[in-house]
Parts: sequence; structure tokens; C-alpha cells
Amino acid sequence: MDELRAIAARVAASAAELVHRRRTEGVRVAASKSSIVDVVTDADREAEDLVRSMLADLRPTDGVLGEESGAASGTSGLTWVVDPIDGTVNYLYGIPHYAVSIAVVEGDPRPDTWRALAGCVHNAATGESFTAAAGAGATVGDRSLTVAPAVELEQALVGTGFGYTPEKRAEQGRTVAALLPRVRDIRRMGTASLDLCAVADGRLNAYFESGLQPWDHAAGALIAVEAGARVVGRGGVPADHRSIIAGPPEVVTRLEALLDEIAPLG
Ligand code: LIP
Repeated sequence: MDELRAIAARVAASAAELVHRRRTEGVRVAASKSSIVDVVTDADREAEDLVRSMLADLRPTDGVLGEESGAASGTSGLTWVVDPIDGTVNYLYGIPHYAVSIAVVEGDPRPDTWRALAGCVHNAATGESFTAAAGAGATVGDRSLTVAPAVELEQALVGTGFGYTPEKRAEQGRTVAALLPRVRDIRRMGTASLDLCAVADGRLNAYFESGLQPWDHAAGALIAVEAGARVVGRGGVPADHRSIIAGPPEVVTRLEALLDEIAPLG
């Protein structure tokens, strides 16, 4: 585990250095994906290529599942789940809140069945490196991470995010509008992996979202769990594209109940 954690941190740091350098040189949109505002930059692709190359050297029999290049199976039973730039829109606009997210999981690379073993979320703008290994705790740099004490929802600072299609955003906007008067405040910071690390460090009391990809939350969810958070999907299922809720266990229970009240599952 320690070796896997160290590899995740080393590879993420190398990719983050490249991502940061490319940001200073200027960022170009290479293509759009699910909608005209769901973009991929040249740096996304270049960073994922670097990650894949380093992992091929360091862990040649492992698989890789990356946002930009898809899945490559291995023979070891382990798969590295990679988001080369999480917070792509922040990156495109030069908002200093984006990260390289790398996790290694055991079993099928599916959030509802995998076992996360180690991971790193490296904020490429600030240099903060969040890491965790299963059963070994979570840190940022040398500092241990622990979730904030449980609070009532009226005192909870809650993070969330929105999808890239108008239909999904309309639905999410209705949910946030109903939630806003029931919590301390909302933060929409644009990077799921860093939102999960914020929960791990007590910078958010809770976080929820729907529509995430596996690479958005693979590493951040492990970091949050190792910091004492509960990370689940609504309705007692594992966190996946349908939903993710993260926070101290009591706060997750309270937030899920409120979400069920204002936005019942279909
Ligand atoms: C982003 C997530 C964020 C979400 C955005 C987007 P990307 O990932 O980190 O939480 O709200 O819509 O999905 O696209 O920057 O890798």
C-alpha cells in the first residue's frame, strides 16, 4: 500500500508540474465532449499520456482507466483510475483550483465494485498533495487529515457541482435552490476531487453531486474515507455516476434525508 501510495503521489506530482507549466504557456481547447461546454484541452491529453507512460514503467502489469484515453486492461488485478485535469473549466479560465487525480483500485474498475487501495489528488495550482492508502489514513503533505466534527445542516457548508447539459443543470439548479435556505451555505468550486479533499480536511462539512465519472471521485473518495468521512450514493448504494454524498457519517445521514425530501429519487 505504501508503495502504491508513493507511486500515485510521484506520478501525480509529475503530471501536475506539466499541467501547471502548460497553463502558464496558454491553454487551447482541443475538443468538446458531452456538450459544447464540456471541453478537453491539449494539456489534458498530454498529462494523461505522461501518467500512462510513467505507470507503464513503474507498474507494467496494471491496467489504466483514464478520462481521455479510456481503458487499458492489465494482468495484475489492479487498475489505475486517472483524471489528468479535474476541474477542466477552472483550468481553461485560469481559476487556480484544478487537480491531477490518480487512484489505484483492485477488481473491476467500476465504482460499485472496486476496492480503492491508494490515491493522490494533487492541486496543480497550489501544489497541495492529498494522499491516502486503505487503512493507513490520509494526509496533505505531512499533515494528517480529519473530517470536521458533525454539525446540524443549518450550520453545514455544503459543496456541490453541476453537469454539462442544460437538462441536467436545470434539475440540479432546482435541487440547490431548495437546499440553500436549509444549510449554512453552498460552495461550487468546480473540482470534485478537491471537493472530496476539502471534506477530508474539514474545509467543507459535506459534499454531494450527481453525474460524476469514476475518475472524478476515485482518489478523493478514498482520501475522504481515510479521514473519517462516509462516502456513499443515495439509497444505500456505492457512490457512482448516479450520486455521491460525502461527510461525517451523521451529516451524510442528515443531508441524504434532506435530499430525499427536496429531490426524491425517481
Ligand atoms: C468536473 C468535476 C466537477 C463537476 C464538473 C466536472 P472535469 O470534472 O470535477 O465536480 O461539477 O461538472 O464534471 O470535467 O473537470 O474533469
